[in-house]
Amino acid sequence: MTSILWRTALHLSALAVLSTTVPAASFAADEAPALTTFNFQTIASRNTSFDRAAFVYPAGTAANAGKVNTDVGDVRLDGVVINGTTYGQAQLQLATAVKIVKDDAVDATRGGGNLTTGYGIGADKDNWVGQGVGSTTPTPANLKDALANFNLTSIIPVRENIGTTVYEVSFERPTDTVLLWERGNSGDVLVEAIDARGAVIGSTLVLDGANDGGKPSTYKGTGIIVTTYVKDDFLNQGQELATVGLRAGEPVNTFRLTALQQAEGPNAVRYNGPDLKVLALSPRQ
Ligand SMILES: [Ca+2]
Ligand SMILES: [Ca+2]
Ligand SMILES: [Ca+2]
Repeated sequence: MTSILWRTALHLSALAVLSTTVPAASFAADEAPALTTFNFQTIASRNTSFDRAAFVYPAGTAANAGKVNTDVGDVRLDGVVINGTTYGQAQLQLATAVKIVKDDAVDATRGGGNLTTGYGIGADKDNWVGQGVGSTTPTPANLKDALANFNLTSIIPVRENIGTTVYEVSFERPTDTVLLWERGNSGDVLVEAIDARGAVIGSTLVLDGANDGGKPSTYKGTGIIVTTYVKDDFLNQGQELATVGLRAGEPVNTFRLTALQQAEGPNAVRYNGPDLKVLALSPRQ
């Protein structure tokens, strides 16, 4: 309760400052105030009775080849802990819509651009929790379905072809807090909070600590390993999920996620494909 009151006071004072300086709607993306980033803990569970014996690491996966991959199947998000407060599924919001703003890369081998949808290897056979579909040419509905479940293996992986990838994730009720899980702590992403008028009211570049000029990762590891199946020749045998939470100065329904990828070279901007699960907190009571 103390922290909510404190944040409310901060929120009001921040608004007071805003109102005496510039109209809130006038921010350009690169002028908007930073979203506040914070770490949180993930509470997750797996189906201990799911038979993983048939899922072995393929040849070429170094020391693991031929061994059973015990990380396959579903990983169900049961809650998060933020500053000592636990938020169960009922206090979390799933995405209700995803809009593709831009995806101009070309993947000549696998089809589509940079956006994909995927789920844990074997997750479609594990009844612990549902998941979206796997696709290299996902529709907005496919992207929404990837996020609109509590399966932390059901994600939107972004490939690393040259181009710009922008999508917007919307929630039914306004929220000031969005939660990201990234597979591998590998992939930067620009996160922008978008208000009802379409204005950017907060913006933060989340970093993975690689090719970031010595800046540290914004993410924090969870110890949870997830696999990904997109299609039969496009799988990931397992990487640790990393997390970061972002808080806006006021509640919004929509967060815009951007990944840039320029050709390699001096000073090239390369976010290296953030592979994300995106949820939000429910509105404050
Ligand atoms: Ca499942
Ligand atoms: Ca990644
Ligand atoms: Ca980076």
